[in-house]
Amino acid sequence: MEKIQNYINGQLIEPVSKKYLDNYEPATGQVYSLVPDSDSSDIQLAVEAAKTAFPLWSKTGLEDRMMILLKIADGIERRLEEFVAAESRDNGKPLKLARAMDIPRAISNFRFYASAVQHFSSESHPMPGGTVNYTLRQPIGVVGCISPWNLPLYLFTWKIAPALATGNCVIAKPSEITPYTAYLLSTVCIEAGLPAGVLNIVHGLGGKTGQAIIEHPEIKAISFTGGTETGKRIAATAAPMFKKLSLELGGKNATVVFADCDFEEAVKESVRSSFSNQGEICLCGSRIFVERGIYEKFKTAFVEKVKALKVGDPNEQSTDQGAIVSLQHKQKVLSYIQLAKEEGGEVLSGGIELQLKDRCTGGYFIAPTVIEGLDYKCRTQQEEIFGPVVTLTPFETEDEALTMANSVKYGLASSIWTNNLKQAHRVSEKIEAGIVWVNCWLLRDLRTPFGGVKASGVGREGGWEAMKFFTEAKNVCIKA
Ligand code: TXE
Repeated sequence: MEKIQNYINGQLIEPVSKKYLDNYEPATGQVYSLVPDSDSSDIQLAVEAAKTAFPLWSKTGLEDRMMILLKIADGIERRLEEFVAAESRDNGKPLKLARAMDIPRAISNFRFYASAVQHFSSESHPMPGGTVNYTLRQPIGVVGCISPWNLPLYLFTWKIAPALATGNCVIAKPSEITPYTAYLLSTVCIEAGLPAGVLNIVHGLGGKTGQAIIEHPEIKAISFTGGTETGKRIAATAAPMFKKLSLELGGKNATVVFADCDFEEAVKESVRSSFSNQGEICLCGSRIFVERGIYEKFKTAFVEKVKALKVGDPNEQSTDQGAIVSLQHKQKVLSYIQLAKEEGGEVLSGGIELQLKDRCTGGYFIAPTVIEGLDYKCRTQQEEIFGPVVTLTPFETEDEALTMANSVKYGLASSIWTNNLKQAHRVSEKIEAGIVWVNCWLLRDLRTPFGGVKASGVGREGGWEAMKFFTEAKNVCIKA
């Protein structure tokens, strides 16, 4: 069985303990490779390598850093199909989605930050009398990047690229559930000539390897994406150590559909925003609120489209929805469908586990599920499910829509469908979310800030925000 290796000090190596974990393919339920079960001794090796590499890397010219990041991007692109197959096999997502979204976006992350860092500037404030204050932005040193399983390489590189571009050395941990593309990235970094120790990828469990990163006193900043409960734990450990923290956590995003919207577009995009990547994107809309006047029409059209989605082998071109990422996560999603029924919800579509044939007999599949008739305050409408489950709820007024949309503890993203410009501005202002899409979903310019409010996290990623996060601002005041 193939053994994934850690990437420490420029080398692919075994974990110190020589212990490994099983890596499952969710579409088949079979183990297909082994992941290092790393611990604090592997993190220690990685930190030592990163500390040694830092003085040179942080002083490497911007153009040289840019060239290496571009080489990494080119290296992924050259091996595109290998990455696409690995991302789909690890996560269960359709191959065509990994090809259209995940891997191209990982390439863009490196290209974007290779370029962005050339244009990153800082402020200067002249005082009367000729004294000048200027802001010196310096890399932090050794930083930690921890990413989840839903968009494995996409989110991993979204953190690593700005950290490296700004001159930091990185200790990165992908999710233990989806480690393979991070492993492939290690091999690309070696091919691209990234100096040893600049990036170290250490695999393993969250509570062990991840926790060792959080606790390490010489890792000065943590960029994390994952569940809200994990985020709380990380903050509890890292905050008293005064580490810089960026936490991108869960969501329970609202889609608000007003009667005057472009109906066909709203239905089509709401299906996409609910079920893309099996509903396992933190930006997926999982609560759809529809203005009463078009509720029945919307419901009929929406359910018809959802029933037409094909759940199947991720490798097949015709598959719209692949496998749920793990057995444990499948049980969690199914338990919420059961809860929805107990809370009085009516299942309009799906609501069941699917048994596929042949290669996928042992895989984890759930039919795309639409539920109506639930009070907006019930658990199904309040808690993050993070799977192919969406609720439909009618509303009478804009105020009522906002009350329901804002009733959850989360505040990551939202979509609003309306042709009324004033309403679009008003609702965008009042909705409690870090991202508001009006008449679209998942469109994003990489220069914009990304992140949530409330229990969806603290800090912002993207564009300048990420480069500010990965640098310390020092004010230098020179008296004339
Ligand atoms: O994520 P975890 P899990 C939500 C979703 C899901 C729930 C739990 O609702 O059902 O979170 O998922 C690492 N110190 N999201 O348990 O545990 C872990 O190894 C340091 C939303 O799979 O948060 C992995 O690399 N690291 C989310 C990463 O954290 C730790 C995407 C995320 O795993 C750690 C994923 C610790 N103590 C799940 N414990 C989104 N918003 O995109 C775990 N990890």
